Amino acid sequence: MTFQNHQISRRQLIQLSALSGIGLLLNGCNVISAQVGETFEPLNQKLQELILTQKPVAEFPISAIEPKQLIINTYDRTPEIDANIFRLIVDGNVNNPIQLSLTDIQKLPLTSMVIRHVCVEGWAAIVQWGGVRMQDLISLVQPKSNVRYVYFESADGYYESWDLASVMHPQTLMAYQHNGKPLSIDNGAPLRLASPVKLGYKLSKWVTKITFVDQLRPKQGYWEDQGYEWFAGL
Ligand SMILES: Nc1nc2c(c(=O)[nH]1)N[C@H]1C(S)=C(S)[C@@H](COP(=O)(O)O)O[C@H]1N2
Ligand SMILES: [Mo]
Repeated sequence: MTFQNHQISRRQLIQLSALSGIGLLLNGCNVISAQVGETFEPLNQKLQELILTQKPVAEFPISAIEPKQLIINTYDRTPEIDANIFRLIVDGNVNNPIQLSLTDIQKLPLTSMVIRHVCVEGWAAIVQWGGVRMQDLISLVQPKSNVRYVYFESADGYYESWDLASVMHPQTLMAYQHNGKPLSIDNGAPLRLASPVKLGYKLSKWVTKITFVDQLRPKQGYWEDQGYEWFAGL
């Protein structure tokens, strides 16, 4: 994993809020006391503690990537998404709900990792993913302290829910690159989840909406609602 300056700087936030037309910095004078280049407002204490307990999963060298092993696995069909009008909605029990264009997202720090993708159907592939850490999106929206779960909705009707700790993991990404290239549509472009801590069916492709909640809904996930295990950790 690339550890370089992964926290969002104040300058990046200002650029982002200007682009998105959102009042990120207007939350009161206590919010921005940092100097340019320093990190943003700390997360709530529960989330800060979570970060301290999380260890990265060991990664593979670039040479270990298995370019042909990642099988396209879509329950229905690949949706059509116009990348120019695409907006990722991040909402729920948060202080700063946001909508981000792909340009906004690509201004955030890029993290790259080489990990193993494991499908419950009995195949696996070593894959490189590049994208923005969920942790960084989380520091933009500032979840309230009652948040315990996160929902991901996809353009093909797929839906998933995760425990907050796995979402906060330093290698849980909203990915837009795959094996060094822009993510292909079949693999989930413009944005998909990638993480070494969850089975393949948790790793939603074509994510359009991320919602922070305090309770699981009756519908927990496309496969989970048909009997698959909910936590699906690796
Ligand atoms: N939106 C959406 N995401 C999805 C799926 C899907 O059908 N729809 N399939 C899941 C499963 S079971 C796996 S193994 C991976 C496969 O990712 P890939 O098609 O990029 O190999 O996507 C996951 N994410
Ligand atoms: Mo899968």
